[in-house]
Amino acid sequence: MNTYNPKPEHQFTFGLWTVGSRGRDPFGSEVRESKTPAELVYLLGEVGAYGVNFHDNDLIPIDATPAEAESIKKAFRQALASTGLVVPMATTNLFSDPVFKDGAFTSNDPKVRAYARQKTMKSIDLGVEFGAKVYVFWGGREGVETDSSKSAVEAIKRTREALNFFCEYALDRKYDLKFALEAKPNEPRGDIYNPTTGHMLAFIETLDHPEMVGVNPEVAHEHMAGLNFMHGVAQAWEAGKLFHIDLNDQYPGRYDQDLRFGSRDLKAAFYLVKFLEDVKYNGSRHFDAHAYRTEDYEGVKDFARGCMRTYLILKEKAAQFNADAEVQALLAEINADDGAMAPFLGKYTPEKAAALKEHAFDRVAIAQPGRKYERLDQLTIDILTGTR
Ligand code: GLT
Ligand code: MN
Ligand code: MN
Repeated sequence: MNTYNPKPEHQFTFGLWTVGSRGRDPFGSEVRESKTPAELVYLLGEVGAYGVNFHDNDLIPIDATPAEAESIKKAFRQALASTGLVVPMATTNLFSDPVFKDGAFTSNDPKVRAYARQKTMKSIDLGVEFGAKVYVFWGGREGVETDSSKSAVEAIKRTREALNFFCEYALDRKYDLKFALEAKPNEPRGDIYNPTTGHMLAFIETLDHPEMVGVNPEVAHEHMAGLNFMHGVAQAWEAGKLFHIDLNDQYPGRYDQDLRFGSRDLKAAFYLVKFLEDVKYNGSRHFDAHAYRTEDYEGVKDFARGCMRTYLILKEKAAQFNADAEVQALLAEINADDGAMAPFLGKYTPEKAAALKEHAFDRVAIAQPGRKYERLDQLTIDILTGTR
C-alpha cells in the first residue's frame, strides 16, 4: 500500500516565502506570527520536504547589518545541517521595496536599474553560498499600469541587457548556475512584460548565452492567462528549457491565488504530473503556494503535506493509467499506423512532394470513424476518482 510519504528522491521543495507566508492580502493584515528562516526549515523538515528556496530578503532583511546577516545565516545553516534540507534554488526580491515601484531592470530610472543589478549580483552570491544550482528571475514589477509611461520595446531591451550581464557575471565567477525565467501576465503590475512561458522561450533565444537560461513555469500564472499549463511545460521540455517548475493551483480569471497543488483543477494537475513523470523530469518539484489565510501553523503543515501527497497520489494514478490494458488498447487503436502514408510523410523531397500531389485521398471515408476520445476521457475520470 502506497503511504504517499515524501522522500528526498521526489525533490519536493518549498520557498521560505511559501510556508512563511503570514496571510497578508490587499484587504487584511497578517494572521500568523512571524517565523525565522531557521524555524521554517525545521517546519519543512518535519513535513518531509527535500529542499528550501529563498529570495535574498526572505533570509536576510533588506536593512540588516552585516553582523545580523551573519547570525541569521549561521542559524539557517545549522537548521539545514540538522534537518538535511538542501537549497536547490534561489532568487532576488525585486518587487517588495518601494524603490522597485516602477520595476527593476525595466525601470525608467537608471539608478533603479543599476541598483537592481547590484542587488541581484549579491543575491546570486548568497544563493551560490548555500548551494543553489538554479537561479530564478520573476519580474513581478517589470510592467506598467499605463503604456504611456514606458516603451514596451525598450523594456525588452533592458531586460535582455540585464540577463546578459548576469550570465557574464556567473561565467566570470565560475558559478555552476543556470537561470530560470518565470512569466506572469499581471499582478502586481497591471501588465507584466514577457507575460507567458511562451514569450519567455522566444526571448531566451535572443540572449548572448541562451544555453544558460531556461524557464520556471508556474501553474497559476499560465492559468491566469487562460492557458493549458501542461502544454507550456511540454514545449519548454521539448526545447530543453525546463530548468525548474512552480507547482500550485489557480481558478482562471481571478486574482493570484497560489492554492495548494491540485486543489482546484485535479485533472490538469494529473496530466501535468503524468507528463513530468513520463519524461522523467529530474529537477525540483517546487511548491510555490501558500496556506489559506484561515490557517494557523498546523494548517500550514497540512497545506505543505497536502501539496506533496497530491503529487504522489497523481503519480500513482499516472502509473495506473500507463498500466491499464483498456486505456493502452484504446491508445494503440487511436495511434494505429499501417505505414501506407510513410512515403508521403517525414522530411521534404521534391519527389515526395510530387507523389503526394498526385495521390488520391478518399476524404469522406477518412473522416468517418469516431476517435473514441469520450471513452478514453471517461476511463481517465474513472482512474482519477478511484472508481477503476
Ligand atoms: C512571488 C511570486 C512567485 C515567484 C517568486 C519568485 S516570488 O511569491 O508570486 O510566483 O515564483 O520570485
Ligand atoms: Mn512562482
Ligand atoms: Mn504565483
